[in-house]
Amino acid sequence: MVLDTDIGGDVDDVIALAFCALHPRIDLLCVTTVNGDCERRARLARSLLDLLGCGDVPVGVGASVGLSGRGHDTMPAGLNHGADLIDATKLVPTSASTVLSAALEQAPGPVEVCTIGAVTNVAATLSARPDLLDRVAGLHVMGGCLGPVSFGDGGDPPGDPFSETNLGGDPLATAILWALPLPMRLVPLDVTMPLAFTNDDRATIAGAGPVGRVLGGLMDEYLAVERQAGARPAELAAVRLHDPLTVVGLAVPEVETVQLRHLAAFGSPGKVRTVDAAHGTAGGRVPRRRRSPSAGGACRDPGRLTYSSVRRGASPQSDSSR
Ligand SMILES: [Ca+2]
Repeated sequence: MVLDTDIGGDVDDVIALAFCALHPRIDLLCVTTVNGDCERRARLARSLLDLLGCGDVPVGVGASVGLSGRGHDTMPAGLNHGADLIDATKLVPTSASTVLSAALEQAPGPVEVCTIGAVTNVAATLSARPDLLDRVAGLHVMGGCLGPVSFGDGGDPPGDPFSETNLGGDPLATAILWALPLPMRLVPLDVTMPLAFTNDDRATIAGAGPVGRVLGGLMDEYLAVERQAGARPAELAAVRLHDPLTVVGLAVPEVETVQLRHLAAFGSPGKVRTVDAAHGTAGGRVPRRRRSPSAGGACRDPGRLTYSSVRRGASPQSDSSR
């Protein structure tokens, strides 16, 4: 698989990267970065991969802005997380499209492409190189929101309960990705939001040797900034597992995949809203008009799109600790 990430913001990218690097059923071919200061993000990825024994996995520096030239929704919190690791890393910058193209060309078989940030790099590379499409086994996208977001504990996040940063950060790239003739597994925000590490989970990781100490330190750093920022009540600050759930689904069959009949992404100048076009959203806020792909929206064919869910009856905490 290949992993495209906005690592350096939310610490869940770090956890997802570590899972991909360490899981015996995953062969990580390259990592590319997206959104804002991508070289800094790439240096953090490089440093962590070296720490995880993946010094031979190449890292590419990707798009700092969306395909329209508009900046991605910023993920500034924690871009300084891991500053010691970042400062200690030497990285020869190589473009994300070069690294991603080479990984697809050289792999012995079709490759799973996983995005856990804005989808700019993957959309740009695959639309520019249609000859690479048959090298892609499938797309795995952390993004979108099919229903109102819930923390799963009675608390609701502030703002639009349907908004989601990864797809909304680059509506044009989202529309291009949606139009590609590839299977896609979507891992939407409303599925991932209830999943968080418990204090015990984090303590277990932090106690797992030198790598665990680094991961534990990054999680502590992230939580300290979250609580200090006061963007939400302190008790709701948590290491939520949006990105890890996306990559876990590649390796762990216990993460169910549920078939959707349709899904559409509707773009507007800064926003993308994902809806189940056949059934509407849980909140009933289905846009009245379907946009054409060129206008920033696209609808995928039935039967090709799936999204991840967690098993009914399993508590978020027990799922997250597996
Ligand atoms: Ca991310």
